[in-house]
Amino acid sequence: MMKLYWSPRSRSFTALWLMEETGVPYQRVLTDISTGAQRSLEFLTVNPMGKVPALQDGDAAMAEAAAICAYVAERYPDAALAPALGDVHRAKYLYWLFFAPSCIEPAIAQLAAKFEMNSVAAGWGDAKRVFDVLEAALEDGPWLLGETFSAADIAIGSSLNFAVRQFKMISPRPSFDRYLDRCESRPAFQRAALMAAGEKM
Ligand SMILES: N[C@@H](CCC(=O)N[C@@H](CS)C(=O)NCC(=O)O)C(=O)O
Repeated sequence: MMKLYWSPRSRSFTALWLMEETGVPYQRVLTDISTGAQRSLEFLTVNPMGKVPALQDGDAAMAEAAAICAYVAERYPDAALAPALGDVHRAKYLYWLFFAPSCIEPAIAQLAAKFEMNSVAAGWGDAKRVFDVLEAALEDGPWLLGETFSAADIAIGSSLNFAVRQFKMISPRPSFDRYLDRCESRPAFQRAALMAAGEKM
């Protein structure tokens, strides 16, 4: 059984939502970052970065929320969270999976720290461009790949929920609201949100 190392009120939400979507039993290992548990020697062997979420699957250990999404989606194909190799949707699936850590994360950091960078040199351009591109992609829906929900929606939906609804770092936009409402209506999202809030541990 996979072990998910997680902490309440953290980016662990992405991995909790993912595991709940699979429907496969998994073990949650509370690694409360408010107590410094992420710096224990035991946890550092799982993720030397000392950050949650992290995942242990037998002898394999890994971290990084988007990478966990990719790994688990491929490990449990019956959950249908990733287009199969050769499927035309696979290109967009990988694009959005990487867009979350590569573009949304630095855009959020830029907004929080209020720093300016040359947008030609910055890999994410700038925060406005990131959220404008995402807004256009979410216009049609219901999901990033059209009718098919995928692990890319878990990576993007979690980041967007964090930026728009939890921390109100960017103004709501109609397509963001419709998309986040759809994410929130999923039972797996709701179970993960309860756990991430520390209400069901
Ligand atoms: N790039 C990582 C970021 C994970 C991350 O920053 N986790 C924070 C909580 S939201 C953490 O574990 N902080 C504890 C620490 O740095 O000591 C990912 O996407 O999974």
